[in-house]
Amino acid sequence: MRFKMGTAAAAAAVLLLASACVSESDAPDAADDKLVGKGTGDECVIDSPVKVGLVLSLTGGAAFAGEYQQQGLELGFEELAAKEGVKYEVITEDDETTLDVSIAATEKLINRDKVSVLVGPTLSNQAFSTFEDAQEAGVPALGISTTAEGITEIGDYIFRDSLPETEALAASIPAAKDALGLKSVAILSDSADEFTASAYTTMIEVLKSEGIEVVADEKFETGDEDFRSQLTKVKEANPDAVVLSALPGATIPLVKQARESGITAPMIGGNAFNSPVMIKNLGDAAEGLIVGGAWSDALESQGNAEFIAAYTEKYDRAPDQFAAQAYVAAQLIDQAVRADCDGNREAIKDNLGQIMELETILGPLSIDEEGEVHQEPVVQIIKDGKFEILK
Ligand code: 1QQ
Repeated sequence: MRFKMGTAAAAAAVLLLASACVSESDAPDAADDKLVGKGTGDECVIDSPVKVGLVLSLTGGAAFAGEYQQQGLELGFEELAAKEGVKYEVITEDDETTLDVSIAATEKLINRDKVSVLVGPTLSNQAFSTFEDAQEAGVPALGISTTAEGITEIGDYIFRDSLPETEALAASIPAAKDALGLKSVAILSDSADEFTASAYTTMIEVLKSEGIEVVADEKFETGDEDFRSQLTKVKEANPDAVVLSALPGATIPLVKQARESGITAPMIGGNAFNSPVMIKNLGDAAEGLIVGGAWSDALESQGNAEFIAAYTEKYDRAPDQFAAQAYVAAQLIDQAVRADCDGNREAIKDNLGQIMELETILGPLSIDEEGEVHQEPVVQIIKDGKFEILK
């Protein structure tokens, strides 16, 4: 359940603000008349640029996703700039994949830059704190890769276009079971990260409901480099497949060491596997890996071919899922702003929760009033160094 402020609570909050002598510009959501325009939808014209704050991991452990996200957002907002009526001012902060920097960047965007909406951070690990701050300040925040359970429950200002890991695993594990005839698995999971720990819980639930036996269940922590003792136990258990919940920093040495130690079982990965970085770093060791996610270059969704072409032309590399979800964030924000032709925080918050079956490159996508995304998951397998849809 999300907390919705009742009239009495709202009135009390107004009084509290007044008594604390907060000037209008310092108030959590000082509405700006210049952000209210005329017309709606494609006809909407707003005089002032709408400020969008991005908090992305452009360096550090999650830069593998953050760099693609920055480019996806850049392309998305560039295309919007060619449209008449609404201009966006995008302010980007690198959170360096650390919690402290992520919190400071979010606070700067909220209080100093006074952005109308936040996009990011890249990791759920950071979002559980920064989204609390956004919620408290009354600033809508849109997660583009924050897939852990509980993200949108933080509050009514929190949204995501990142397919939750509960949905991705509920698609990938049964698909892997069908494709591989799975009866048993070993789980290897990073217990020190919010996303990987949350995904672990989901894995246990889905494996149970699929009647797949867990014959080994080994843990490690972000930053670990040697996984040989866990892998020895996995090898002894001789599972039909290995289910892995880890970010690339651990996954790359872990999968390499697994293959070196003679574990040939296929692997099923979490959201971090939706990255060409895995294929690049793992080479043959990535072959056969199965992962559920939000996007594929093979999706025949509206605009996908054009997106892939424009991205590849501009950045000289193919986009990935993280770029695709980031690109869609620009479209969602534009949709939310134009709905009431209002670029203020409150209007964006109201309208982000009303996205119904919007045609996007991720397929038809909805965001409900709880802030949760609804779209079809895609299950892919790495074959011959490329992702392809698992049939
Ligand atoms: C999360 C994730 C990561 C894999 C994003 C890069 O899904 O932190 O929620």
